[in-house]
Amino acid sequence: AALGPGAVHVPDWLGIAEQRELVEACRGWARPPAGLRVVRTPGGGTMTARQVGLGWHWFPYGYARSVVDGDGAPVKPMPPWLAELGRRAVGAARSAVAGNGDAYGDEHAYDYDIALINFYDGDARMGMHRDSDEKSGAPVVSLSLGDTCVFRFGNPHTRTKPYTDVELRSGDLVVFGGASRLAYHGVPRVHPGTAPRDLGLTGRLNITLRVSGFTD
Ligand code: MD5
Ligand code: FE
Repeated sequence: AALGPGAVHVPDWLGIAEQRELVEACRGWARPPAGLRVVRTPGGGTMTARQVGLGWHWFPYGYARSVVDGDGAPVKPMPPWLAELGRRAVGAARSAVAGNGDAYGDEHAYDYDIALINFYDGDARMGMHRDSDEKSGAPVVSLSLGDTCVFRFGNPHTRTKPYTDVELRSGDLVVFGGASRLAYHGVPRVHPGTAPRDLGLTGRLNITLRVSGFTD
């Protein structure tokens, strides 16, 4: 279903087997060096979701090839199979919404070279923000695993209303492109204990796939 212009939600896009494989892969990526870390914001706070990057490391506010604000290790590579999953996701979102064909361009052209993986425990949240540190306007692909969350999809102009709250469940896909690429968004809450029993995950994982637009 369309969440907004260029934003498409495809519930239950990933089957349980694919979800399990992604969770297992995330466990590996979370391990040091360049593993899961606490993000420190310039104001002296810390983000409650913990994060690991593949391909590029995000820090407030930019990207680097090593963990400049952590253990200093080189970032783990972006696996080609994950970049391919990103292209498939854009195709699936296009097919899910009739008349949405032009919002995304040709996914075959998108070289997904960043994965940012956020881990949320039951108390974690993400405040309203925009993702504007990438140079490319390619759609962002979001995959949710584990606990259900409330995702707040806003507008490109202000952190405040109007926004739409939608529940994202394990296996759900959202693609943010076109006019939604720079919309404010956040995760005001996670519903603990709502992950599929057979996934073997406590908490919520979100994988976003992005095109950096960087030449290096
Ligand atoms: C999450 N992650 O659920 C979200 C999913 C982040 C982040 O927000 O920055 O790591 S990505 C949602 C997203 C990306 C790009 C644009 C828009 C939403 N949008 O226009 O709403 O952990
Ligand atoms: Fe974001």
